[in-house]
Amino acid sequence: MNVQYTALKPQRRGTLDVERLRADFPILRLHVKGKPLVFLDNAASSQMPQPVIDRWLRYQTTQHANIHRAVHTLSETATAEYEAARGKLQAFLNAKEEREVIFTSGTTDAINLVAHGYGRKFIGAGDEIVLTTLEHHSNIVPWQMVAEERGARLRVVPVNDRGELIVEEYERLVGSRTKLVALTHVSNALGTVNPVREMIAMAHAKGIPVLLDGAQAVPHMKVDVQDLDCDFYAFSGHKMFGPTGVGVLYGKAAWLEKMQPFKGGGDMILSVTFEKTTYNVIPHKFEAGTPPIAAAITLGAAVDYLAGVGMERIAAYETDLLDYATEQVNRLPGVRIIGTAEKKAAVLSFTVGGVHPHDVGTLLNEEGVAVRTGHHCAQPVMQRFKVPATSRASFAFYNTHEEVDALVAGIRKVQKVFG
Ligand code: C6P
Repeated sequence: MNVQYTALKPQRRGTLDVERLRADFPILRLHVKGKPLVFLDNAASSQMPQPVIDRWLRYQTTQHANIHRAVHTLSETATAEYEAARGKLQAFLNAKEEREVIFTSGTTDAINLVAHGYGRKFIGAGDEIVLTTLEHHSNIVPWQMVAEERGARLRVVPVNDRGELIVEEYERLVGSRTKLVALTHVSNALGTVNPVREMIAMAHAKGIPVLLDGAQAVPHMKVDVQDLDCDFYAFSGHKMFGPTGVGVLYGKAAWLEKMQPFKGGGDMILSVTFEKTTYNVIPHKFEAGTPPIAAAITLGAAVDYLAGVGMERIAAYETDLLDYATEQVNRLPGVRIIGTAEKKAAVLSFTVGGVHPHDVGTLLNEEGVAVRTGHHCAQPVMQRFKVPATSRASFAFYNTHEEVDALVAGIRKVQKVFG
């Protein structure tokens, strides 16, 4: 395809050898509806590179056994590999200690762990939990459940017309009744990158812990939990080039020690009698039953892969790509971009005048372009912008400027069909 990068400053391109990296992702070679696949649904789930797929295969073919339970060689190998993956995640996040990394089944599971382990223990009648308009349902519903059960109240930080949190309102909402702030690092529906470092400092000044939903941040930027000073950080493996079925909850050891376990069962105990159970130490206290061993080890490989590419380089490349996409889509008459924050990551949500997003998605699919359409599990965001749904292109470092052009050409076709 012959493409002109009119919007790009040449020196900022070429931070990544994208063509070489794309070769690592077998699925990107697919054709859909007879056209080369243009996969722009990475916020929902991203693709796995061959070395990560190979890691799963190697585990399953040569290392698989249950962990923490036996002295035979395979079990010891699997245990060592699983715990090594925890160490990789610790380094990825720059967590102080390995025991601060808990493997969960995903972001939703991680947030529910905190809702149960912290919320049900420390939140009581009349207390408040501060959330934001930008939250995914998985960072709303668990808190609603806790609030209902405990007689607490949710307070919601509003956003401006660009989709940026109104920090002055946040400062006003965080008060003596607040027991937790739970907010997303990056909005899945709009792409807004929230000023989380400052917001955490404000909460801490009042002695309030902060949970960050990092599902849409970890694939796109360097996350350093010590630098952020967050108390909890939750994310999913399948959005960061790893497998489904695994995620991580980072928690400061001091909090994890005080929290009650989420699930009861094997491996989370030191001793059990019918009279009394003594819980295991962290992180095991929060990993009841057989964990997602293969998935966790494979996630460790995804972290290695990302480290090889370099998070700073990924962030720089994707900023460029998003700028280019924004500029190109902005040129289309009748197309409205929802979410125009100053700081955004990897997400372009839009509506095409007079066309239902579902039809936009269906027609784009005819062109081989995969986007997500709907409310993106963020209905309060849709309500704020007075749209029932949007079409959302979400990028990864393996997406190209040519693919953005294919998206734009696809939207033009949609407009022609409905014009
Ligand atoms: N967002 C999207 O298309 P799970 O399903 O547990 O892996 O992740 C839930 C979740 C939590 N927080 C944020 C910010 C998210 O974006 C997601 C998942 C996907 O936007 C699927 S709804």
